[in-house]
Amino acid sequence: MNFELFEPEARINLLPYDGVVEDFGLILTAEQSEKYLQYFLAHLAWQHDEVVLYGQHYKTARKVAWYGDENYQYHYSGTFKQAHVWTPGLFRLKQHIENLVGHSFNSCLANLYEDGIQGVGWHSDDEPALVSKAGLETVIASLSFGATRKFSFKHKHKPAKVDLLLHSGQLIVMRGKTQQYWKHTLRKSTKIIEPRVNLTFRYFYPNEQH
Ligand SMILES: O=C(O)CCC(=O)C(=O)O
Ligand SMILES: [Mn+2]
Repeated sequence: MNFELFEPEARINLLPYDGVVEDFGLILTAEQSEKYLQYFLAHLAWQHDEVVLYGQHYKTARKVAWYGDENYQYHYSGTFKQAHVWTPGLFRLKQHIENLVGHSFNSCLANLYEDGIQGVGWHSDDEPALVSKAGLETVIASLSFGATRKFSFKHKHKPAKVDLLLHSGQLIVMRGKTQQYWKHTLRKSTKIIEPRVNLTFRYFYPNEQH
């Protein structure tokens, strides 16, 4: 696949304070997004995520696949996860996003929601392996494919809330103090029957997990 990619539209900060969520708008055409969606559905190494709560193992409804520069190991939610090395399609998208965002990423957590019944609950992406001990900013770029879904932020200490719709081909970037002060969730909706794939490009610090 050789896609010609769009330049971003103006960036807007969607958060009122304590963090930055930039909306780059659509960075792919509808046709490009659909091709990528089909490629990811067919070719990424999807697996149900596993979490351990109070000693019990649970599998999540959504599927995930983790990619990176190397076969990183990640200790998370009581389990070990191993990254796959980039597929050519993912690597090309990573480079494009790095150019748009002006930040480099060494890994990507891909999420697959088969329909609107699957989502992800309120959380922050603030695990130690995502936070630089040297004080560098945590920057996460999130690119959506397939079904339009509602995504929300809520402040951890104040009543502020921000809702947005994420469309196929849309890029948002969470940066600054966003993970420290805000949680985010992908809302569930029984009305949505189409799949959605989301790619979250991250910078992973293999030696800062504990
Ligand atoms: O699917 C999404 O848009 C968000 C996924 C997410 O928050 C995550 O992978 O940490
Ligand atoms: Mn997240």
